[in-house]
Amino acid sequence: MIALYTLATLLVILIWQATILHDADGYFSYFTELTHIGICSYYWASFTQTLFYALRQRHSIERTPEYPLQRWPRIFQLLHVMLGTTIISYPILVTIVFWALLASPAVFSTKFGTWSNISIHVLNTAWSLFEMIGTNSPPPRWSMLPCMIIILALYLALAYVTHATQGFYPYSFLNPSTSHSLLAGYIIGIAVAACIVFTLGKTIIHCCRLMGIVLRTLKCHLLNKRRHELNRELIVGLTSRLQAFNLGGNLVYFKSIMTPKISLASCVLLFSLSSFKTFAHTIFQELYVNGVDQGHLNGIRVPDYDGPITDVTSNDLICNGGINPYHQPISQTIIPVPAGAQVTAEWHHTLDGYDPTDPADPIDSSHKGPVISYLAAIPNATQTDVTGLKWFKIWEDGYIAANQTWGVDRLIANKGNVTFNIPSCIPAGQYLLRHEIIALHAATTYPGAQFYMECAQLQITGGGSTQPETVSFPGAYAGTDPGITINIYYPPVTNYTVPGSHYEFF
Ligand SMILES: [Cu+2]
Repeated sequence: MIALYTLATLLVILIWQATILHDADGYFSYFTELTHIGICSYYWASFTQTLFYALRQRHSIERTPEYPLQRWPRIFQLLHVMLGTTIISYPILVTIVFWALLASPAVFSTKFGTWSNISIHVLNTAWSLFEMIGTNSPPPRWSMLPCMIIILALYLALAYVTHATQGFYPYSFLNPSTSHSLLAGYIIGIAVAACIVFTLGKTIIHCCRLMGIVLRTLKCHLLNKRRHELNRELIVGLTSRLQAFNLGGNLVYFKSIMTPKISLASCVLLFSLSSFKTFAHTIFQELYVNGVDQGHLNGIRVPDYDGPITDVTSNDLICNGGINPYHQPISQTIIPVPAGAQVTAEWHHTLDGYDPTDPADPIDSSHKGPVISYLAAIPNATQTDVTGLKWFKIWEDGYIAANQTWGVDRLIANKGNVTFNIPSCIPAGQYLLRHEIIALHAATTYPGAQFYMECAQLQITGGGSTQPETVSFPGAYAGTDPGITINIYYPPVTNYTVPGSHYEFF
């Protein structure tokens, strides 16, 4: 768009001067027009580069193909960088000098004059600012500053050549006979202004990039932290709808620039939307033995906060309670359970229990994943220290490929209730029942999977003498386990391996 507009302006002014004013030669003597040609060619170059880039991206499997420029000789690359630097410094300089030294009421005396002056003496600064703020061009190096001054000096020489060959000064203040001692002041002043504009431009680009990095980091942070709160389809829908505004040729260029900003905008939007609802986590908080309710929060070490553990190497993975401190006082109840009994574990969104008005109770339906139960013998089921215990899996509900449902889907269908059996052959004694949900909605990378678990304090009676194989917590899980780092959205899951040991009882 900018490329088209600047080219049109350039041609119209040139043709106007040639046909109406019969002064086409003079066109190339004005610094304004020269910088205008610079802007025009720079944006055309960028447009072509981007077009090639986009075409290559479409036709190749590489995600970041080359710009044609990257294969050109170094001298062209250097020239492109120099041109880019003039784009961010000269137009602003031109605008300042023009309006400060040269502009007269005559500027707006004709329609043509008004339009051409706005096009080349105001909009040029806008294009320049766009190059600084709207694109991801790197900031110019300091070594470019002398080049900029040299080019200005060359232009000064050209101005006097113009005087010698065409008999006029492009800018009246360059005439030594009228400006006298002020001339040196003007020239030095312009050089200083050039340095300031260059430094400002460099600073602006630096700040923009820094801000971009900060925003991107923030976005990643938000995405990781709140991914389960964000409705993925909403992101995709919003992004594509916003991108639909980016129609048309030159906007191929814009698209690559704007897409990160658009997704950022939708993230911010979604984040503000999602902050209206509370976290959609969950807590195992009540146990039934052979259908008999053992009481709310009774005999279970429950935290007040319903958030997950995500570090598989943390001791918090054993029975929670570290980063999510236990609700006080911790229950001292030890629940008697006959070996072989059927038990039901009940989960709810918060410690308040069942809430039919809460769509995220017992757990938000996005939190797909397996539900698992482990037992570990322990000298005293109420003892504080839970490290070093030997755990064995007694039950699991992973993924059923036939109807694409997860253990969590069945847990939700059963209003937070999960029923399984205590093995009948294990030795009598005190045990901890570690009952767990692994939510995989954000598990594409580790850490990402969310581990929700609480431990119930049991006195198992009866039983036998079977000593099952055991695992340790932490230790049973690794971030590389296929059941822990997994994309559950695409490709569709066909076969899911529940992490941890095999279980021998079912
Ligand atoms: Cu959650």
